[in-house]
Amino acid sequence: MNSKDQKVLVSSFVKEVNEGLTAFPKYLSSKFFYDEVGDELFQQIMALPEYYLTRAEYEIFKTHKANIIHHFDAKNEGFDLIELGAGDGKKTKLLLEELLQKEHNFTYNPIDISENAIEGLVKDLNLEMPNVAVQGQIGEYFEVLDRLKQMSDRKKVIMVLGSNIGNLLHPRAIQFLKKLCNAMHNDDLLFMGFDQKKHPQKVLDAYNDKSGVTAAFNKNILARINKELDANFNLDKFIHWETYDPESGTAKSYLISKEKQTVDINGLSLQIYFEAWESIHTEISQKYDDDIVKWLAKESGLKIEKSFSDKNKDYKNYLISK
Ligand code: AVI
Repeated sequence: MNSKDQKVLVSSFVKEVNEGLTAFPKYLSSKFFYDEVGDELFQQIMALPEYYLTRAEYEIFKTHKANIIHHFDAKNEGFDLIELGAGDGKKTKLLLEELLQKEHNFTYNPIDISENAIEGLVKDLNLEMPNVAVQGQIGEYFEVLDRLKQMSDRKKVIMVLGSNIGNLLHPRAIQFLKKLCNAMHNDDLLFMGFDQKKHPQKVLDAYNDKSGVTAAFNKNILARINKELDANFNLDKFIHWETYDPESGTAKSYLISKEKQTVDINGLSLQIYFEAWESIHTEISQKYDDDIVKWLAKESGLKIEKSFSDKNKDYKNYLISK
């Protein structure tokens, strides 16, 4: 990450922690989960028996990879594959292998907010798939979208996997999709993962696993504030709490203060008061069905071309055009 990007991320952390913890009700953005510890915990989440999302998307890629990449480059004229929120790229590698095997002319451009994740992924790909032209970038989604416009004139396929869009409420998701639409030329495609509505218990379990990894992931945001802003949150005085509203399809994560307490955030010269059982809202993980995805696309000037599902119909990847 260049030092300007680093500064932007650091200053948005300072500003947003300040705003969120002095607001009522309190909130923190889930984008701040992903420091080195958070990245590692998220890797563990993706391997949890309860967290079906990653396996479902992997299954879709394994089963439909030939068809998917055929749509990416139907005219065989070459294209740039851009992945927003790439993480460790494990699922993407299935598509990259298929693209190499079928001798498509493409570049791979993973973009992630985590410097750690991008550096690891690029290094890893250079070793594992030296024939893939990779160029990693670090940044937040919205900010990075502007850079997309300045890329080559070749066809672009923009991927947002892992149901990452689900961390945005519908109005912000539409804002995001509109920006994507704006950055796209007529032939460009979006390929996006949307976790589907299902038995509410299955959703709740995915975000409240028995082994407590998701709880540690959620609480890590407090540990991060302790480390980076010289604060004294006692993580044992908070519990992780998950809710799911089957009507709206919104899963919400909270941290709840078990007692009345005061926390000092020295780096912000701030004292935060908590009532007993007061909450900090930390994340939303939206669940969808075809109608909701169609509506989001329409509101954003986009249209769904095709979708791919796993056997259980837990999860879908949609091919979307302008
Ligand atoms: C990255 N994002 C889509 C994950 C999700 O499912 O909302 C993050 C996550 N939070 C708790 N578990 C996983």
